[in-house]
Amino acid sequence: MAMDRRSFNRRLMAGGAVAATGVTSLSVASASSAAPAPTAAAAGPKRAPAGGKVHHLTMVAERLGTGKIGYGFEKGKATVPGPLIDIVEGDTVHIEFTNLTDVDASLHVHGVDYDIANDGTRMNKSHVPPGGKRTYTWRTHKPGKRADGTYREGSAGYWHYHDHVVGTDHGTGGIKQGLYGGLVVRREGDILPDKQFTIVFNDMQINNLPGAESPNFEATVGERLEVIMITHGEFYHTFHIHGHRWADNRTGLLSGAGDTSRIVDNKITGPADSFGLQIIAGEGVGAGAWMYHCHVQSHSDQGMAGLFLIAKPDGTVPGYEPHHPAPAKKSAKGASAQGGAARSAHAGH
Ligand SMILES: [Cu+2]
Repeated sequence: MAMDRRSFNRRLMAGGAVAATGVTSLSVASASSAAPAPTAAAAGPKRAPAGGKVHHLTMVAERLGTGKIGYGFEKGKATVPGPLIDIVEGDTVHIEFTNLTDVDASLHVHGVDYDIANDGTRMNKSHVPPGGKRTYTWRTHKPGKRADGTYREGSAGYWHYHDHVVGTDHGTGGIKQGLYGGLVVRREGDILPDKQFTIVFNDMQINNLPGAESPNFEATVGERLEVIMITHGEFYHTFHIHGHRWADNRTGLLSGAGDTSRIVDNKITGPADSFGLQIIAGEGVGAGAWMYHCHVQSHSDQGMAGLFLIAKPDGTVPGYEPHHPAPAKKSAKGASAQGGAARSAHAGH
């Protein structure tokens, strides 16, 4: 609870008390956040339940000052990125969206099923005027066979949503100002993480934060971390993590010895791309301030870099000395795993 880093996503069990104060994400993964990974290891990882649930969410878009606009599950709680939505194939999400800004805004999603009335674009009149309200419905499906016998993919994947009307008919102004967020669709049985972090390379910033304030993320050795990585804006980037690597496939994990997915620690990513990965914090390498950054050299030099502050069980991060004096509440730099589920994004800023 001493942790106060920005950009952690609060999590809440799907179907739980979504109206609770300060909720900034909907997640099937939260059940696992009650117990740190090391103690849970013996029982094996938590896995995604069967899909088929119907979720009713509320979402707002509101100005955050300093040229930012964010999405939030309730008024006054908007963040950049917006809240993470984490569901299972077969689920349906109804999102009652209220536009609290002074310009037209919308909610447009990638990867899942929506009809044209839920497109979130001006050409389909599915945007929302200032002060207006509209319910968007997103549906998902399991993999299966088409009538002609060919295989149809399921909805599972690391996806995202964003505005499509602020500034231009493509939402260029909305995305630029922070109207975006992550969407995870799991397949039943997928391994659930202990902590989730949404990292968005947007133009030359990470999560719309200036380089000197690029987000750091805290964890404890042994925790299963999930990164939802999204790119927006004008540039191509590469996403690199020090000391850890992942499988370049749907889940970011190998499914077994026969899974020949390529293992990477660096991946090129362009505007509107999204992918996810899971790593075990400090696996084989231990605690430390492990960097993540764009590996386009001029981009990292301009500040597109942050840290995974992976603490030992005693809470210390070996060798880590913050470049900038930490805020008072930052003093305990390695809170327990539970801390990850209980902080608000952008706390302390
Ligand atoms: Cu870059």
